[in-house]
Formats: sequence, C-alpha cells, structure tokens
Amino acid sequence: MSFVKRKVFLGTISSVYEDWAPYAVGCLISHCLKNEFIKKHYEFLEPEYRHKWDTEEFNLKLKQTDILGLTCYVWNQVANDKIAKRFKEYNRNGIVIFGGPNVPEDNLEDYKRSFVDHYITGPGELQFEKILDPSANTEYVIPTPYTDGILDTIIKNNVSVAYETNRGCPYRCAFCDWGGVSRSKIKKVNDNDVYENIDYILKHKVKRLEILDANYGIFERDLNFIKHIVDNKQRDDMLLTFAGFAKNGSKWTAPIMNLVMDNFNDKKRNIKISLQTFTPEVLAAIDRDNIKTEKLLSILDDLENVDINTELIIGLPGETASTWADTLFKHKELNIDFARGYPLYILPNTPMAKKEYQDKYDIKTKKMILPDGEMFEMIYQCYSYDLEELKKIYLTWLYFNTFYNFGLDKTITRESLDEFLESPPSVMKIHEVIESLERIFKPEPEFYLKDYDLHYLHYQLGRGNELVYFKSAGYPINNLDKELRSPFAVIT
Ligand code: B12
Ligand code: SF4
Repeated sequence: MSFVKRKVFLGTISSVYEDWAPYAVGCLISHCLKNEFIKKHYEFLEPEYRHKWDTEEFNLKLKQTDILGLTCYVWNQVANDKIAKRFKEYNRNGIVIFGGPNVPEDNLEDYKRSFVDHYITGPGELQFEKILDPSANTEYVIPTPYTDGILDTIIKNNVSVAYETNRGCPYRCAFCDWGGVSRSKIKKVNDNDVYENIDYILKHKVKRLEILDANYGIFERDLNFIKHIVDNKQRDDMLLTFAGFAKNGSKWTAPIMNLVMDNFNDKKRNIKISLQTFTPEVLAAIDRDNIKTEKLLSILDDLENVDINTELIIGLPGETASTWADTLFKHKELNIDFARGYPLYILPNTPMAKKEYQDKYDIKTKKMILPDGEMFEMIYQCYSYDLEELKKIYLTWLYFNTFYNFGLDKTITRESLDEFLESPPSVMKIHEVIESLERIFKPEPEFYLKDYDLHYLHYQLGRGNELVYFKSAGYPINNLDKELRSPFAVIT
C-alpha cells in the first residue's frame, strides 16, 4: 500500500545581524532520521534559517507543510509567531511545535499561544521524536547534523556555523538558562564524531565556526580539537569563536587561547574571560561564587602576547555604581586592555526569572519592546540600586568604555571618574544619555524602544557619538575594529 509521507518543516531563524546554519533543528532532523518509522512516514523539508524568511519559496513550503517546528530564542519569538500564524491560515489542521530556550518551563500558561499545539523545553531530540513516533524509545545521543548531510545545501550559503563538542553546564548562574535542570549535566559527543564534523565544516570553507560548549577547554581533548582545526583549516580569514571557556582553572584553556590567537584572525577579540563582575556580593547573588575569580584570572599567567578581553554584565543584582567602578578599574590593575559590557536581560528558564529569586532581591522588571515587536525583560530596580544609582552605573560604563576601552586615556582613575560624573565634557552631550536612561529605566511595566533609546540600549550602549568627536579632534583611538559602529556616524 502506498501512502503520502507527512511533511515536516523546521526552522531556527537567525538574528538580524548574521545568518547561521540552523544547527538546533538540524539536530532534531539528524536524530529523527535514525528512527525507521519516522524515516518511512515523514519527509523533512530543508529547514529555514534566514532572518529574511518571508520569501515566495518559504511560503510555498509552508503551504505544503503538515508539521511546523520552530526554535524560539529571544531574538526570533515575534518572527516565529508570525510564521506559525501564517501556517495555520494555510493549513488549519497543521501542527505547530515550539521548542528552544525561549519556551518557559515555568508559567507556560502565560506563554501559550492559540496557534501552537506543542511546547517543548530543554534538549528536544527525544521529545520531538516522541511526537512523530509515540512508540519511540531511543537513547539520547548528541546528533551529527553536518556529517549526516542535513545542512549540505545551507552550508554553501556563506552562513556562520555552530557546533558543540559537548552539551550542558554544571554551573547554575542565575542569569543563564543553562542553569536550568535539564541542561546541567555535561554530555560529550564522541571523539570520532567531533573530528568528522570538524572536517566536514572545514571542508566547506565556512567564514565562522562557533564552538557552543559552555566550558570549552574543560577536557584535554578540547586542545586536540583546536590543533586539528589549525592543521586543517582551509581559509586564512576564518573566524573561530567560542560560546564559553572553562571556568575553574583548566590547564588546557591557556594553550587553546594561545593557539587560537596565533592562528586565527581575531580582530573582534573573541578570546575572552567571562567574568561578569569582580564584586563578591554580586557573585553570591548570581550563584557564581563557586566559580573562583582567581582561577579564572590564572589563565592570564599562561598567555603569550594574547590581548584578552573580559565579558561583564551591567546592572547585576547587588551591584552599585561604586562596586561596578571597582570592577572596571580592576582591569587597569590587571593589565587587561578591554572589557566588553552587556546589559542584563532576564531570560526565561533562568533562576533569575523565578518569583522567589525576584522577591529575595527585591527585583522589579520591565519589558523592553523593539520596533519589530521582539521583547526582552530588564531590571529597573533591585535591593542595591534605584533609578538614580542605575543611571550612575551606566554612566560609569560610558566613561570607562570611551576612555579606557578605546584607549583615549588609559590613565583614568576613580577620581577622574568622579570629576567626569560631576562635570562631563559638554561635547559628550551627557544630558542626552541621562534623559535616555531615565526613559529606558523609568519604573513602568513596558517600554517601546525607538530612536535614540533604541540605539543607545540595543545597539551601542551609549558609545560612538563621543568617539566621533574625539577622533575628529585628532585623539588617538585604539580598538576601533572591535565593536564600534556609531548610531550617528560611521567611524573609519
Ligand atoms: C550561537 C548563539 C548565538 C548566536 C546567534 C545564533 C543565531 N541562530 O542567530 C549569536 C552569537 C549572534 C548570539 C547572540 C545572542 N544570544 Co545567543 N546563543 C548562542 C548559543 C551559544 C548557541 C545556540 C545553539 O545553537 N545551541 C545548540 C542547540 C542544539 O541548542 P538549543 O538551541 O537549545 O536547541 C535545543 C533545544 O532548545 C531544543 N529545540 C530547539 N529548537 C527546537 C525546535 C523544536 C520544534 C523542538 C521540539 C525543540 C527545539 O532542541 C535542541 C536540541 O536539543 C546559545 C547557548 C547554547 N549553547 O545553546 C546562546 C543563547 C541562545 N543566546 C542567548 C542570548 C541571550 C543571546 C543574546 C541576547 C546575548 C546578548 N545579551 O547580547 C544575543 C542576541 C542576539 C540578538 N540581539 O539578536 C540565550 C538565549 C536565551 C533565550 N531565551 O532565547 C542563550 C541560550 C545563551 C544563554 N545561556 O542564556 N547567540
Ligand atoms: S553563564 Fe556559563 S558557566 Fe554559568 S550556567 Fe551559563 S553556561 Fe554555565
């Protein structure tokens, strides 16, 4: 008897900045195609990944689809909602499945949508397989979508490529969704599969390979993988980036960083120490006091001429303008040349998103809504700061970022910071930044970001404008290639 296979269309839609091969749904397809029942009864259409997804070809595929599955992240939730609604218009009886980190484990009722049939949280391979084949009873092995050929066409489209040699993280930092129970155990991909997948990726001459492991360098084999990449890479300008390095002083981390810096174009300084803050009280509040700062910094001793940068989070609970300035000025003491600061978001499935956590630290949050409707949640007040203090925290960042990070004046001190806060140079138009911060963090449930506020918070965190001036006035500026694009002018 012949029958028509049901068509499954999956998508991991990229962020607006860069198109990435749809690794997450590639994993689901790779896993499911090992199931004979599924192979026989379902056909997987080529997955979608482009942030400009709304094409004629895409709509044609959507019209043929029986089951639609989408990866939800903070950056693509609105796009996914639009796609799913459109699909239901085309096919009222079609099935929609939402998975990915933006689907909440708690408070699912608040998130539920009338046009979604199934919600999956945590690693999706087994759960998705069960939807397609309820009798499935498979073991969970991290899939190999690249060598299985699932992304064969897409990888040729100049996309960035993500790959994991292990999955999970043993830590539970309060701001991170890996702190969720389902992801806390580290599960390794076997050595052979890693080598084969790396070879496949390199053979396709990708422009960027990002290794997704949360603690790269934790195992000795991690160094061998990098040696293999160095020996076999096919293009000199390939970028090798990392989601996170080992936190508690692995002896493999420094040799890995040295190798990467010696062999890869790294203008954007992807070799980083994810510090978040130096403030002990904050580290305790974010459940990161089990990651020892000294151990993290011990990597510095073994690095050869590596210009390292740190990653920090602005506005963690427990921080004040003064502790934040301590963290920033410590960079000078330690001879770290550049710090990358990110505003704190409250993400679903993180300990920080839970009511008990927010009650404990007296946290008040608001939703920041982007012009395209995408939304992220931020703290405007907690036990250690109110609006006035938070403004000071961001202004301290602006000062440090402008003068220290970009090399305008590496001699800045706490005293010069005080002078700056007292009477900022008029050319920097600080009043604009202050007014913007007041709008952004005003105590209210939500805020629609647009114009200056959008650029300030979402794209540039206040940097850019002042640098245009300083550059045109002939001051030397370093690190311009790192991440500087002014919202108001292009600095060349
Ligand atoms: C690569 C990456 C990026 C890339 C973008 C990738 C892209 N496609 O565009 C870059 C570097 C640009 C990026 C940027 C950011 N990122 Co990022 N990023 C990642 C990273 C490291 C890997 C994602 C990945 O491929 N994982 C591997 C796959 C296999 O895991 P997965 O996505 O969870 O998929 C599994 C399950 O979720 C589930 N599943 C997934 N999809 C589906 C679909 C269906 C139908 C089903 C059933 C199941 C299912 O099954 C999959 C297999 O088990 C993750 C951390 C991580 N290691 O996951 C963070 C992560 C996704 N990023 C995150 C964040 C917050 C950001 C930023 C906002 C950071 C910042 N503060 O600036 C920016 C946002 C960019 C923007 N403004 O647009 C958060 C997202 C949280 C959330 N709720 O969405 C994560 C989880 C990091 C974290 N620990 O908090 N990121
Ligand atoms: S921030 Fe890094 S170390 Fe902490 S839970 Fe997330 S992935 Fe793990």
